Amino acid sequence: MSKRHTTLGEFLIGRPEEFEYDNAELGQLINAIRLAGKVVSHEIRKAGLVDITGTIGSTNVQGEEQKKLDVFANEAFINTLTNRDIVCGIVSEENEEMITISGANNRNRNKYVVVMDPLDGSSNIDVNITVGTIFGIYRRISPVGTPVTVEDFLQPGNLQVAAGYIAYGTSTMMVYTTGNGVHGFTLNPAIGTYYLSHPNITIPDMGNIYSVNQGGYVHFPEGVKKYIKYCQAEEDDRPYTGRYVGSMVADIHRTLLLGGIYIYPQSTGKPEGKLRLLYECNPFAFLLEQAGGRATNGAQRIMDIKPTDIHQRMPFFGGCVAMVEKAESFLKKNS
Ligand code: P6P
Repeated sequence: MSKRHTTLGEFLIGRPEEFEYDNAELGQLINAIRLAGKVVSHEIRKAGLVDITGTIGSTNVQGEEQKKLDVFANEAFINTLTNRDIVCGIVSEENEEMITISGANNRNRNKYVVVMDPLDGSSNIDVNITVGTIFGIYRRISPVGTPVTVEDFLQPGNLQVAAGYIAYGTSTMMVYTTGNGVHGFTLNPAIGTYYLSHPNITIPDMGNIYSVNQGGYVHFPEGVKKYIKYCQAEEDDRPYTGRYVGSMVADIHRTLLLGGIYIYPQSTGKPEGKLRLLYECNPFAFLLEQAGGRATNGAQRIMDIKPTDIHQRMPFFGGCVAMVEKAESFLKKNS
């Protein structure tokens, strides 16, 4: 008789201590994300068979061409979170303004807000490369019973009550933390159940993979250029291996499991970098730190940064502590 794996539902119920604030609501919220993830996963698995790949001729707030699955995923998560009546507001990469959810009887009684990138890495959809959903969850700071405010979303990442991602890759995996370790669940699409496949994910102390888009090399700060040359040098434990998918969910998932460093630095064309602080940098910073890693903007801990705008961008250095600190030392020496 093969060992029966724990399901996500059982895992959530079985760990009331994780949800210091309110097990029922936060557990329901993670369950709602789980459900929406299944819906999006099913649609993605059809891409190419049905006419849902390609663009719809519109662009999102980032000025990026919107793909049909971008819009589908955004609507799936917004509708699921709204119908479950758990959150009072959402910030999505696909929406310029925050989304206000007034809840049952327009009473604004819900306690949480969600920040999300509903389908990160979507430029990879048409070439069948892993894409993913990224989310972060905060307790609102505005009074319960009043409409959500933008300040509810401009909280530093160290106030996240939960964060995670869903990777739509060779399998669909949901990886999340509530501040009590990082846990990975793999979806069995035949029965629509997520099973605990990666309990207590811990990043290796050291890795040999560096992940950066070297196409931007000439535009990088001197310290980043020097660190890349350090990774390529034939000495000590190097050269490292270069891996870059161009889908942050895939690159960070690999980094969590195998170790390494993922870098999206500032550059002459992107002085704040490209990645968004609220719904890319902070959720991954929470996960990396919970797994024993480190995430900074090259100088400051990502989760200590107070956001000033819901679509603010931020340079990102994340991975094994030793590798991130090494990169930071090159930045400091060459600043
Ligand atoms: P570039 C996807 O658009 C994304 O936000 C991340 O998922 C990914 O790591 C990065 O941008 C890729 O950006 O400039 O290397 O193509």
